[in-house]
Amino acid sequence: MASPKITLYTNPNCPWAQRAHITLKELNLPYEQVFIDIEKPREEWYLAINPKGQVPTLSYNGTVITESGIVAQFLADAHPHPLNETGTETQTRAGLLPPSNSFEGAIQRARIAFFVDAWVSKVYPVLTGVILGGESHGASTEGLVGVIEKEIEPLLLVSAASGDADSFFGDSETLTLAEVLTGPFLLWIFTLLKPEYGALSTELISVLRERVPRFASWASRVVAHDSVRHVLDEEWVGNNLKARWEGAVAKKEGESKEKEDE
Ligand SMILES: N[C@@H](CCC(=O)N[C@@H](CS)C(=O)NCC(=O)O)C(=O)O
Repeated sequence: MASPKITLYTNPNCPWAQRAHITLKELNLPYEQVFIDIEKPREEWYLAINPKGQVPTLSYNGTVITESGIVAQFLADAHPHPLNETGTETQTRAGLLPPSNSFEGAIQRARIAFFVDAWVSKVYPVLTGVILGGESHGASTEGLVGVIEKEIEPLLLVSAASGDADSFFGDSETLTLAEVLTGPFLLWIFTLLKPEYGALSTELISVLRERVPRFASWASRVVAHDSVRHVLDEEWVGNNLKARWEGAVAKKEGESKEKEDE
């Protein structure tokens, strides 16, 4: 198959856009990038391509696809793992999913969709709440570990089926869409708990290992994977999110002092 012509309209520090960058790297697809400044009003030519004005937007041989989850799913479906002669998945070359018209592919899609939905609807709001709400280390550790324990750890049971400590979601030998779609936010967690940023407790990692060992081990593998790690500008993420968290902490302290003075 000739290489498709791919253009990604992106802002490389946007976690949603990073989902597309991770996908393209893992599938080894060459692409052009067009930087979109999201701090400024979007220009007419971009709104003509994506009326919402958001990033990422993918142009694939001229067909435009928006919304990061849909972009990643489309690329994974267009470039699946090949099947071998017995009709089962071979993981000999990069791919994020088995073909969708195989039972294996269909069931993996369903499980991944459930997993990613749990991450985005349950864990992501807690994570952004910690940063934008200026949560204390004690509260954020409890909040994050609690939601991961309830919503995510049980779903990683499937990954542990073969007892292979190196596997990705659903016992995959290689990265799957589950890692692509959660990876940018795992990078946030592993960056923010570093002492130089300090928006999360440095103790978080040991609490995760103790209370959610499958998640702790899986997440460490995901953030260390080349295709995921390459999107991280650690200083940018660390300093930017730290500044937001510190701003929220200062606001909260100001509010409680005002109450005391009343
Ligand atoms: N649901 C969208 C969210 C994308 C998104 O929120 N992108 C942000 C940057 S991180 C953006 O484009 N913000 C500019 C705006 O909304 O005007 C997706 O998954 O693609």
